[in-house]
Amino acid sequence: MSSNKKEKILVTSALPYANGPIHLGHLAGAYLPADIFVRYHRLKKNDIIYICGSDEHGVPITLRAEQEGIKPQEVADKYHDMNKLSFEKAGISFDNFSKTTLSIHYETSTEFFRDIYEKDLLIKKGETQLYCEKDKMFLADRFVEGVCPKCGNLGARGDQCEKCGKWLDPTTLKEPKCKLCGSTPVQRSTEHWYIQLGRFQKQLEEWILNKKDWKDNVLNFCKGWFDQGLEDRAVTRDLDWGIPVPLEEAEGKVLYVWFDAPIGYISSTKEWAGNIGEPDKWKDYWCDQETKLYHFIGKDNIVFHAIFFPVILMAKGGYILPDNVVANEFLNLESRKFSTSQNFAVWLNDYLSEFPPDPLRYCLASISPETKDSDFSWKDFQARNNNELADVLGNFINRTLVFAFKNFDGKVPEPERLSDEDISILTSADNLLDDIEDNLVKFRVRQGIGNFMEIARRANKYFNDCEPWVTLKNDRQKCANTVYTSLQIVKKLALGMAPFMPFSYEKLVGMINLEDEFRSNSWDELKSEMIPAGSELNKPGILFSKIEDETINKELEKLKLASPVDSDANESQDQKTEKEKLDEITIDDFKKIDLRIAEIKSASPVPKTEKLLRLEVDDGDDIRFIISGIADKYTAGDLIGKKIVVIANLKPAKIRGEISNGMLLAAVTDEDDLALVIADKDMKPGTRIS
Ligand code: B3M
Ligand code: ZN
Repeated sequence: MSSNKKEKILVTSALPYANGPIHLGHLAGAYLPADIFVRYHRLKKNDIIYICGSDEHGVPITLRAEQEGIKPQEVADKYHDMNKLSFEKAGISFDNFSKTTLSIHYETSTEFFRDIYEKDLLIKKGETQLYCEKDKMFLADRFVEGVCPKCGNLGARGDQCEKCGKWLDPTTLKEPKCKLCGSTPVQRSTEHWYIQLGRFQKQLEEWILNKKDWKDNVLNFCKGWFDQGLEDRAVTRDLDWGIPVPLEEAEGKVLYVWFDAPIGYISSTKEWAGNIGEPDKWKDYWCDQETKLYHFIGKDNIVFHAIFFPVILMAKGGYILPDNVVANEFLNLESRKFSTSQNFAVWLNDYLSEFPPDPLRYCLASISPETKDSDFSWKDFQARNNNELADVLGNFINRTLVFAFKNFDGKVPEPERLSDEDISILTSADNLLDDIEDNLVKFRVRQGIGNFMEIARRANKYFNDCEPWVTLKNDRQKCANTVYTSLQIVKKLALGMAPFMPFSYEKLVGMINLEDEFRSNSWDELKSEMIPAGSELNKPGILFSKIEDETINKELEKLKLASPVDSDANESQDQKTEKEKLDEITIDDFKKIDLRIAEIKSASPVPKTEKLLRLEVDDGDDIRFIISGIADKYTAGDLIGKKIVVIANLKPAKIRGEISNGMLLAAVTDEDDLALVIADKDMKPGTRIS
């Protein structure tokens, strides 16, 4: 696996919007895989820098400012600081974490716009845009929501449909509504500058078609866009938060956030170069064809990194294009989508206040959503921590070190004529280290971490099979050989652990007293050099502690998922026909119930049940799943698109193993006839019933 040529690599992770904390879904998609990749290349002694920063412009920031009643810059500062700290604590080892409100970024973005404008690659067009007469503003991007013209998704935002991924122009939305006041906007004319993506389509296609190693998800997305033909895209907006368009006639307009944000990768690199006292060094990366540029992103950002930003770079000229756009799929949480508005998320800063970072890194790497969406669950996290990190990896390391301390004075024993078993376990560890390399360079973190744990599994078995506690008494040299071999494996485990679990790696390297060696030597050297006999070890400590059920239950409680009532016994618990007189309630009692309109987006039968359907409904804020016993009355075809009434704040319940998050209202007769409650006029999902 060793090649001597040092590679020059520039890695970026999507600049997170500074409009809220990072959650585990973000971490698993764009940051952790990149960090693992970068840490591996650092050990290979390649020339690599890892660049990121906060995206502080765009409607997400203004909307949050509106909600919190503070200025956009205050929002940006607050979440920038918060996220920067969380990343640090999680071991995400950026070489620079910048922000897009710095002057260096304003200058860089402005220069890009001017140059491209001067090359006549931007055209001015007068067009109508959506305008809210109540709020007296143009409704750019996420200021407007409506029905996606492509897939019919109801909550599509003005810039992009989250469901089908279509990159939208707000004017193409059906039934648009102002995000601030809910009113229907009018069309009003304005002028904007457009980049003619179509002029670059051929060049893009030729470039992308050569990318044999790109993931299918990215290639397929791109092909889809090419088939449709690339259209002109506005790179300016009528907003008062953003980088002013550097043209006199564009007074009051700002750059489109997706124009300036990716340029943020460049300005962050410039900031890094300035910080290390070599202000021109950024060019060594961005302007040298030898550099390999990798963008790690979530799948919703593909078009911007594989098409829009490359076009900006091509238009500007003199810059490299990405070698790969590593787009990950989404992570779900307890089988549901992360939802910021419903606070259904595990926020990274909250996690880090309760648990150490490495078990999370281990778990997220093991379920990395590389080729399809995957699911984080607290129970799975606990199981991986307890059964794999503590019982396999931690156990092998601990028993080896403790044994060496007890029986060999805390020193590496002298080996003599290693047995076939000894040699074969060493070889197998080396082969697995090679597999880790092979997987990591191909961005397969999930397989890489599997290879790593396999080393520990085999090592544990080897230790058991050798029974050093027996040979200690009857064949001291054999015992010494086993301990010698096990200690070499511990070193190999430290090496394999380094990219994935940097904090435990540091501790472990301390225990085997190899800090200096690990600091200066490369992966290849560390892999092949044995710890010499006679080397002193340091006192072993515990690397991974078990996590109790109680702790996990607390986390589930936070998500309102703790011990949900399991209604296995009664399939139709949500349609009970209780006609006996109920106690009187006050209006305040009634107000506690969040009744609202929701639209059914899909319906599928719950396996092994007769009556249950799993309904996916849009409640105005988010998509939620409701399990309902109506399969004998309605088919999916009857239901999709229906606007029903749901109780949105009902404690989630478990029905036949499925979490039902809410309940729909229906009239049910004693004869088991059933009718769904619907409003007598078409109402927007999320409309409260009072
Ligand atoms: N801030 C979008 C996002 O967080 C955006 C990424 C910018 S990368 C240049 O989904
Ligand atoms: Zn409005």
